[in-house]
Amino acid sequence: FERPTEPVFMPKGDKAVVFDVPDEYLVERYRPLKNDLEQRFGADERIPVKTISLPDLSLPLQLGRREQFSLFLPHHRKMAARLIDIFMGMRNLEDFISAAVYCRDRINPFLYIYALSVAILHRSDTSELQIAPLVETFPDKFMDSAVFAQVKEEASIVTNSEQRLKVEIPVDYTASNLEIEHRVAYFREDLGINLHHWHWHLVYPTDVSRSIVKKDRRGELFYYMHQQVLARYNCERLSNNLGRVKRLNNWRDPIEEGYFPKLDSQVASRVWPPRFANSRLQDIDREPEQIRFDIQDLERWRDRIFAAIHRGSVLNDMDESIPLTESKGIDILGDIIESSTLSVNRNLYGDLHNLGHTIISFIHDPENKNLEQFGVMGDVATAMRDPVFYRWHAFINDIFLEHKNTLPQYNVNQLDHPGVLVTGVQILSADTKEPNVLNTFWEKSDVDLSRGLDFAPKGSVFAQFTHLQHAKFRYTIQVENRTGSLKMGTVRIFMAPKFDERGLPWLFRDQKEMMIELDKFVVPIKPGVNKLDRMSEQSSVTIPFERSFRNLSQAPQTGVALDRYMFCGCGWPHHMLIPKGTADGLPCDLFVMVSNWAEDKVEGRGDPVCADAASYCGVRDSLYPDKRSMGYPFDRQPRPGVQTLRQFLTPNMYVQNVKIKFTNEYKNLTDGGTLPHRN
Ligand code: CUO
Repeated sequence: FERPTEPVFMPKGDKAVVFDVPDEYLVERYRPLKNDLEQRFGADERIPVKTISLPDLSLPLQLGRREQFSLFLPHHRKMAARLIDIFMGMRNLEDFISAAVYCRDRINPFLYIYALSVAILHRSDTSELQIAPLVETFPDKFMDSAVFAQVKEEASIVTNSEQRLKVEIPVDYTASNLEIEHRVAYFREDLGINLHHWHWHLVYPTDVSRSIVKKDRRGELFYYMHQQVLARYNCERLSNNLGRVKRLNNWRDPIEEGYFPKLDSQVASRVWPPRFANSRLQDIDREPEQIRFDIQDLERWRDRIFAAIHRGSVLNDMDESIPLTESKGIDILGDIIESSTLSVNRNLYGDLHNLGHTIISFIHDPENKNLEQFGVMGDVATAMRDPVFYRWHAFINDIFLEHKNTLPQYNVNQLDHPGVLVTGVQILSADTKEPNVLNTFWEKSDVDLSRGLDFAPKGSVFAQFTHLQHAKFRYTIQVENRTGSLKMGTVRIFMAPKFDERGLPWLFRDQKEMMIELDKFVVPIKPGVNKLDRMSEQSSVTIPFERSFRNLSQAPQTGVALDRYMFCGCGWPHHMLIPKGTADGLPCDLFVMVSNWAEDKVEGRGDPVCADAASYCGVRDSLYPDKRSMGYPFDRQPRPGVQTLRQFLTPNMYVQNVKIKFTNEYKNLTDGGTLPHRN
């Protein structure tokens, strides 16, 4: 994972480790130099590499070593699938290491790191291995290209890494405030958010072998995770005096939003192309990616999917009708729309969402006339930087909503937990006396770039970036159990702004789409009055900062904790749990529900590992831990007579008025501040 374009014989890491490779593992160019190389590149440790019968790499080798790689391109997906099959097929760890070493100097580094990561995540003998966060391997996908020259200068001149200065990544580097979309750039360009997105797609690949793709409710999770991203983005937009994002649903109109990423690919030695404001989509016909399709193809697939939703069933590739049921329909549609190999009929319903990314990403050079690579929308690690990502996903989400709107509404019995009442909810934030106020501010954090700086002097060198942060807080939830016996409940916490972009109160049907999940957990509820305390850091949607930006040496050193630490890179970054809010305090509805666990629980889950960001990421090697439809109770239209959130409430629900107050200051609270004890 370190220094991805450097050959295997160059030492990696602080302790110089090299692989002792058989002669035929060196690329031809370096074979005659072997003795010289061994003398020049000394090592503290040599790892012997077993000779295996070499795999057939002809397909993955079709991608040039210095080209870009995109999961949205079918041809690239095929190459990745082949390489993952090679890695997964190695009979033991020794063979796997050997195959990985052999491939490293030959395969395109993006493709290689992707395939290697998927294999490590899914092989049983590597489940305890660390996957380096992508920001360390390919930092150039995440930050202003201007920092790299400075970082290399610092690393070359100051040999003692402890004396090296941090290089600051400017806050406003992609646009000025004349571009109104830039107001939410701190969200779109957040390192943790982009890492989360890359990791999500790593855990849920679309096109490798069925055994890897087939995970519990993956299609539904594709819908839900991206729906929540949109809801969160819209909360940020309202915090910044912008309206909700508009669907990209007319593909013949110019796209208003432009985006100039200021990213350079160090591997490809190319800049990422920008998109000018008011560009128009065009039919795609590009030879290098072996791809040809028209806007009309997308339109046909869209129309067929809508027709299927209105009919209530889809046709599989044997022309059999499969109903879109209340519980399974959304999962089937997720795989069709994304699409993944689990799509019941890719001929008929196509590859809508993926090729939408593709057509947008080639808007500047649809026929490869100018030999340009794809823009940021073509890569899962960079796509969320671009305003058009949210417009595209708003369109995709709208298709899912069309289906959700056909489902029966939840009746009171499906919402209530008889005898269990939520009678009070309070939030207390660190360093604030006033209850029910959430505080946000800026924070600066560091990321070590040394693992991603090929052919530069070794040793840590840090870049410092600015991100949103919130003071940590505690929920106190008062629950009354009048049943006389112990009950189990699932506590579901959501939040949404109280008013829309015009300052008017919402109708339920619109506010439900703004509800962001903050936490979900199971608790026993004793007869009588219970006071439940829950800390913000315990959230089931987020992972802590160190896990997004792991530093191996900081990993906890105990068995289970270490395990959990290792493979759990998927999860919303904790520093982005709470939207920015406003200086005056953005009024929000904090919604708390205690549903009946007897109807939520999932049997046969075994001993789940890596479950602490389960809401958006699922659980490794296990079932999704909540039987309800994802987004419950906000995934459906309300029952008749319900117009507002307050009318929607059953006795086991509670809504508290809260405010998100933003202070335009830097604070350095790695732990989010101190919280007083509850009286
Ligand atoms: Cu995550 Cu469009 O699916 O990027």
